[in-house]
Amino acid sequence: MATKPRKTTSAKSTARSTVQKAPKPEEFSKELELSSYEDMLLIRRFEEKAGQLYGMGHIGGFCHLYIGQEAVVTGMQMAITPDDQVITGYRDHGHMLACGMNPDGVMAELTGRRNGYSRGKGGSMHMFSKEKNFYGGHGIVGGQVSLGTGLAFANKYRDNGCVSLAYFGDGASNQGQVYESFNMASLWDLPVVYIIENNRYAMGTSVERSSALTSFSQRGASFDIPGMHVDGMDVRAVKAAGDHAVKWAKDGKGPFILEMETYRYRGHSMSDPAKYRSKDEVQKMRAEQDPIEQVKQRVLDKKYASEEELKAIDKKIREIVGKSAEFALADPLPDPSELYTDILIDVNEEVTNAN
Ligand SMILES: Cc1ncc(C[n+]2csc(CCOP(=O)(O)OP(=O)(O)O)c2C)c(N)n1
Ligand SMILES: [Mg+2]
Repeated sequence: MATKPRKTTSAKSTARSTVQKAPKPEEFSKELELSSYEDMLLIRRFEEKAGQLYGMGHIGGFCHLYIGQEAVVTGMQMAITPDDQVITGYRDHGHMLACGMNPDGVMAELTGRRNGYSRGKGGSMHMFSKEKNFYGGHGIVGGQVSLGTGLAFANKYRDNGCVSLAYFGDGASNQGQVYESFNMASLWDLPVVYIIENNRYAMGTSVERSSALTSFSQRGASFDIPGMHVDGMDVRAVKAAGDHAVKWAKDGKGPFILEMETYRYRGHSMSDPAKYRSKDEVQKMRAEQDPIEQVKQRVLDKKYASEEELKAIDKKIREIVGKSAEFALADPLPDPSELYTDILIDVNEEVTNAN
């Protein structure tokens, strides 16, 4: 692979690393408003159900809910094609659903059942779907950034025109491997979009307490990677920025950073009472910026659907989610013999399949 000519080190070198202004979001058509409403609602209701099942003891281990951040993954998904890849951390159920993974299989995995995506052996943080190009599901903070960069390297090597989306948090943005990945991605012009989901907290630590530079869109400056600051609570703004960044990467211009300003309503995980922030702060975000309420309000204002029609969508989504919980709870636990499977792979077979 040819690398681009290196720029000079003088202060006058023309870096492309400036923060770009987010494009003005276009109005959504009726179809897009309604489909984004439905997609975000599926994530919200699914996560609410997962929270309930956790409380009832049906889900063990860690469980990080995505409630509040739905517009990010929903808008980005609109900007890619099914051949493009998605990879994220442990707050991942929303990403799976957005990629089109089956809610039954995701819920079965959360509850550790046999028909879960990882046959009940992975749980909340470790699910994958080759078919849907979803590459996990990673518990090591920032680990997915290097892997997502590797996916982009493979795309470039195979010259297949695909882009990989690597999602990570504000906390992960301070990890060393993130910057090693940035350097390689820029050096080789890899087609990757780094999406920083800035939900203002890393566990109990606010960005102000943890980050020397809280403007995450500028984090690519040392590596000549442009960035953009985006309203991650507005699905239209996310899609517009996503379209721009994905085109940038697919046009061969290299990586792009999107800082999505968003918010998580629940605690970091199910065991977090969230004492590091006030109830008023959460309430204010819910009341003023909720991504689903924003779409709902526009749909009603533009008369794209009535209250009754929106209620019918909610009912349909609740049924899908209810069915996924029934499916999961009726599904048997993995057979004990599964303890000895999926531990080692036949490398030769994998290499042959990949070719
Ligand atoms: C390498 C590593 N260090 C620390 C942890 C513990 N840990 C899990 S989540 C987390 C916070 C990450 O926050 P952020 O990247 O902002 O993502 P968010 O949870 O807000 O989505 C930490 C420190 C870990 N899993 N991996
Ligand atoms: Mg965070």
